[in-house]
Amino acid sequence: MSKAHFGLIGLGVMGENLVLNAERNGFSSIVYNRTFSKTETFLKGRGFGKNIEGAKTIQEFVDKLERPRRILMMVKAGSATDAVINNISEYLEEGDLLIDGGNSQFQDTERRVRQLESKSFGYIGMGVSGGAKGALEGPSMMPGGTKSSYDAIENLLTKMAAKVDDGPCVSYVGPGGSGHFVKTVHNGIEYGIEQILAEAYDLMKRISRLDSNQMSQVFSQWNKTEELSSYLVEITEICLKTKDDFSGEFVVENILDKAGQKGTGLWTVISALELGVPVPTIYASLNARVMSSLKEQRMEVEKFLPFDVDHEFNFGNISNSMKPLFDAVVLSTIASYAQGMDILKEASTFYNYDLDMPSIAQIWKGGCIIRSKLLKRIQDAYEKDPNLKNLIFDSWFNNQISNKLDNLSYVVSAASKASIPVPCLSSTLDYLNSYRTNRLPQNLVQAMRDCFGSHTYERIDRDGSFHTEWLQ
Ligand code: NBP
Repeated sequence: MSKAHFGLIGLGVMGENLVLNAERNGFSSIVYNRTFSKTETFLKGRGFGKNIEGAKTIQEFVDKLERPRRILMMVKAGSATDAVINNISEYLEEGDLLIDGGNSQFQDTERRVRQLESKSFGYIGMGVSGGAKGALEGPSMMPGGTKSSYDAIENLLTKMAAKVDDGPCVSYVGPGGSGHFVKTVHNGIEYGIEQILAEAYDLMKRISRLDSNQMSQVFSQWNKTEELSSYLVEITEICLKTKDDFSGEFVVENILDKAGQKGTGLWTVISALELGVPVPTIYASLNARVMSSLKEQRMEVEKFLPFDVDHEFNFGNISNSMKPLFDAVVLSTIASYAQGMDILKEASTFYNYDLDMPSIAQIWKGGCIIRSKLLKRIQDAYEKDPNLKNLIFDSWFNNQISNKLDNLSYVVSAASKASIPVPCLSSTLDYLNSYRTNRLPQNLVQAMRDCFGSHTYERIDRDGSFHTEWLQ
C-alpha cells in the first residue's frame, strides 16, 4: 500500500468504528493501539479486507502516513491523551495535524493547542457524539482549533459526518478548546433530557400505573410529535419494551437504580456557574445521578420515613398521549436546551470563541445523542436573532411555554403530593417562574448581606450604592 491518507490511534469502541467510517469514505488508513494484540484482532476481524493497515510502533505508524499527516487520537481523556501526544511529538514534522476526538476537558485542549502549535504542528480538539453506531455510520463532530488546521481536514470530516436534509453535522466551531467546550455542553444537555425522560417514566409507572408496553407506546407517540421527536425518546421506547434474557421480564425493571457519570455533566455545571449562567434543569440532573448513587442510605431511610404514592392524579391516558405529562416534558426539554445554549453564548464572549449558534444547532441535528426536531426550531430562532438572550424570547418557544406551563405546574405539584422526586421537572418550573417575574426576593438577601457584611445594595428608586446601619 502507498502511504495512507489517515491515521488513527486508539482502537477502543469509538476508534474502531471511526476508522471503518473513514475507510468507507475513501481514506486509506493506518491504525495504532498501545496494546498491539487489539490491533491484530481488529485487522483479522472487522478491519479484514479493508484498506487499513496496522502499525506496531509509533515510528512505523508515522512512517506509513502521507504528509502532512492527519492523525485522529481516540483514547481515554486526560493523562492517556497527554501520553500519546508526548510519544508521537518527536516523530511529527511541520504541518502535521493531530486531532483529539476524545472527551477532553476544554482547558486541557487550550493548553495542548498552544503547546503543539508552538512547534508548528496543527492541533484540533474535536467533540464527537453518536456512540459506536454514530461513529460508524456518521457522527456529529465539533472541531475547534485554528481555522487553517480545520481547513486541512474539512473534506475528511465532511465525508465522515452524519448528514441531515440541509447538510453535514460538522463545521468549524472556533479557536482553542471551543470544540471540546461545545461537546461538554452537549453532554450537559444530554444529562438533562435523560433525567427528564426518567422522571416521566417514574410518574407513568408509579402514579398512572402504566405497564412497560403502555409506557413504551406513550414514548412512541411522543416521538412522532414536533416537540419531542428525538433520538433519546426513541431509545427510551426501546429500553422500556426490551425483555431480559435472564428472567424473561422487562430489562429496565431489573437494572439497579444508580446512574454513572464520566464528568462532562459536572464540567458543564462548573462552567455555567463560573460564567454566571443559571442552569437549574441541567444541575438537577447531575444531582439526581449523585443522589441515585446513595442507594444504601436511601434503602435505610425509606424504612423510617416511608411514603405512600397511592394518590389519584390525572396525567391523561394513552389516547391523549398523557397530555399533562407531555407538556411538562416538552417544557423541561426546552429548558435543557435553552440553558445549554446560554452557556455557549456566554462562553463565546468570555473565551472569544465567536461561536455561531445556528451552526452548532446544525451540528447537533443529526448523528449525536441529543439530536431532535426541536433543534431546527432552535436553529431558526438564532438565525432570526443572532443576539437572542434566551430561547424564551423567541415567539415559537414562548408560545410553547404559555400553552404548557399550567400542566407543568400541575404535574410538579401532583408529584410532590405523592412524594415522587422530579428534580428536573420542578427545577424547570422554578426556572420559568423565576424568569417571568420582575420581582424576586433577592432584595432581602441583599439586605442581609449589607446587614452582616456592609456589602451595600442598589435601590429601585434612585441610582448609586447604599448602606444602612441595620443594627444600631
Ligand atoms: P476508551 O475511553 O475506553 O479508551 C480506550 C483506548 O484508549 C484504547 O485504545 C486504550 O489502549 C487507549 N489508552 C488508554 Br485507556 N490509556 C492509554 C495510554 N496511556 N496510552 C495510549 N493509549 C491509551 O475508548 P472509547 O470508548 O472508544 O473512547 C475513546 C474516547 O472517545 C474517550 O475519550 C471517550 O471519552 C470518547 N468518547 C466516547 C464515546 C463512547 O460512546 N464510548 C462517545 C464519544 C466520545 P489499550 O487498548 O492499550 O488499553
